[in-house]
Amino acid sequence: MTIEIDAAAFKNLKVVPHDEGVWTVTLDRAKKRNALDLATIEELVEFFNLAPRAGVRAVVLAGAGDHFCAGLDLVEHHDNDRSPSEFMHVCMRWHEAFNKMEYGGVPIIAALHGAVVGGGLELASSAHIRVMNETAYVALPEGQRGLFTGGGATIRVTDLVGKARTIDMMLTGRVYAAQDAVDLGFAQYLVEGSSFDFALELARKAAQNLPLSNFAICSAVSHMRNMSAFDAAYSEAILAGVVNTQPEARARLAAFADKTAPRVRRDD
Ligand code: 1HE
Repeated sequence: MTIEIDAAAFKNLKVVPHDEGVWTVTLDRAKKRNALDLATIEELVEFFNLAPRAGVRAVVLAGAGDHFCAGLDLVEHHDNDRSPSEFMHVCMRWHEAFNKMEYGGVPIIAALHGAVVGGGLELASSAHIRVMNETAYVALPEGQRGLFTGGGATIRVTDLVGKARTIDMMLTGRVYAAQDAVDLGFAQYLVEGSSFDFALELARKAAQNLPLSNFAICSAVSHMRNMSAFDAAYSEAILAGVVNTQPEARARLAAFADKTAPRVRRDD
């Protein structure tokens, strides 16, 4: 049975299929600075649940308007006056979405601009590649709002920039502008102009890889971070056994052997 994604079914996300299996997913509540309400989280769960089985080969994740994402919908949170267990379950849905992204095996390139803050930074951290333009900035303002991160910052932001920087950001609300953010490791690319266009280029490039290679890259590296080095090496060997003998790779290997495949060269 073929799984299909019904782009029209999404309301808070603008979901658009492009050619060659590349999709763009844009947070589409610019008036609310793309704040993550429960409905948006459910749509992220839905899309990234289907994507690995629907032939999606790469995704650009972006935000409409002047900001990528303002994090948790603070007004919804305020209005709902949630109990501890209710909010725990909210966070579990965030983790459901973000884990599907990080571990789903489909390359996700986040195109960042403007505010990438709180839960917005947690969302961006769940992507595999982050591209910023000069307007982007990151922060974890939860502490100032009387809150704590609940969407994985303790894990993923710490993974990107280390424990000391994460705690400093949480305690002081420190804001890092794009250049510093890239220098520190929040994002891999800083571009002039449109981070979306550049992210789309990267997505198209990644989509040229065999899906099984991308599945390994976009799930195994994360899984192996959770293992001992001993077990990770074992798992890597098994996975490479599967990926590196896939029939679809034979033509690529043959092209290398008969010298028709491009060589790896410096860009300059
Ligand atoms: C929002 C939100 C939001 C804007 N929830 N509605 N995140 C934060 O603490 C960031 C909070 N937001 C901001 O600091 C600013 O809004 C921005 C820097 C992102 C953008 O500033 P600006 O001047 O362009 O917009 P604005 O005038 O502040 O907001 C425009 C509208 O968006 C306004 O709604 P309106 O109906 O009055 O027009 C705002 O209320 C709305 N808006 N941000 C709800 N976050 C799982 S735990 C995760 C924990 C967290 O993520 S804590 C959140 C951290």
